[in-house]
Amino acid sequence: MSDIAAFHTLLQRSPRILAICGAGLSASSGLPTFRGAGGLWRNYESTSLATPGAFGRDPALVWLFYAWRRHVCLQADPNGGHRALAALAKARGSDFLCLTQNVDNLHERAGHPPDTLRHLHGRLFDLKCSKCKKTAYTTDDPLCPALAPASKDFPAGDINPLLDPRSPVPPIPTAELPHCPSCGGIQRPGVVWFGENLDGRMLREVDAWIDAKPVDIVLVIGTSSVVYPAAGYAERARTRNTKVVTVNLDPDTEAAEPGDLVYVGDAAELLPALLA
Ligand code: BJW
Ligand code: ZN
Repeated sequence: MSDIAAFHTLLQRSPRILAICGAGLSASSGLPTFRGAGGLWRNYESTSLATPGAFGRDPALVWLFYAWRRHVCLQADPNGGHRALAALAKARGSDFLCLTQNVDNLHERAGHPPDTLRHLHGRLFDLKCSKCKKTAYTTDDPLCPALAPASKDFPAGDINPLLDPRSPVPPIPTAELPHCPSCGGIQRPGVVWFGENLDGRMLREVDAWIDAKPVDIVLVIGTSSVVYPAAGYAERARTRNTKVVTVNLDPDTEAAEPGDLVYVGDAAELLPALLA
């Protein structure tokens, strides 16, 4: 592992910083990651539910998965990693940009200024109409009566039947799922699923920020770096004169490349030490 003092020296002589965050940043707040041990919901791979095909086939199942994640997120608190990034954002202003793949709202709740934060994969608390595409923000929990099983809490040690693959999925008629108040179309979570385009305007703004002045450091935090275009930002940085700094619990993470500074551990603990 690299020396923390080496990062402090680098930080002092680095005016512009880009951060790319993934699920590992929110892991110690209690939000599951996608791949590896935490990536199963019931017996489904989380990534297999994050597709337009899964929603088309079984919107009730996909809604239960997202309604449960909304509930878990609302119970969770931002951690030291979110707070350290928010403090860096306040200190550096427009010379810092944080691209998060996380759809949770823990950056915002840690006080991260919105102008230096971009949610690449959308936001868990946005509802998007599948028909007219209108988007609405709500933290209602439960989101609607039919999704209430996803918002139940159980005493420690008790199994939540929604999470137990042996329990049947509660049957929910499509008509009882969230619907658009404007056109009546079915609403879906306002997130970006596999095969869907990220917001083009946001990507152009990010490119303009990167191209405006040299970026000195790219911080790659708690991500497996397997999903594009997010993973491409560090790859591009390595071809330029930018130092890539990886923070990950996994010492063998594929997110790190030779030449990077690599910090192995919990982002919630490492980021406050690195960004102090
Ligand atoms: C800790 C820790 C702790 C744990 N502390 N660390 C170019 C090449 C190849 C393929 C493509 C390409 N361009 C596009 C594609 C297709 C596709 C893609 O990338 N596929 C790859 C998987 C091969 N990309 C897309 O489809 C994107 N759309 C697009 O590009 O449109 C144009 C296009 C389409 C088709 C073809 C070509 C072009 C859209 C991607 C949308 C991803 N959506 C999801 C779901 C979002 C909604 C939701 O949250 O439910 O985003 S999938 C999921 O993966 C989620 C995450 O944001 C994303 C990344 O995962 P992340 O955050 O890295 O989590 P994990 O679990 O993978 O890793 C956690 C890490 O943390 C691990 O490393 C741990 O070790 C670590 N960790 N605890 C520090 N405490
Ligand atoms: Zn609509």
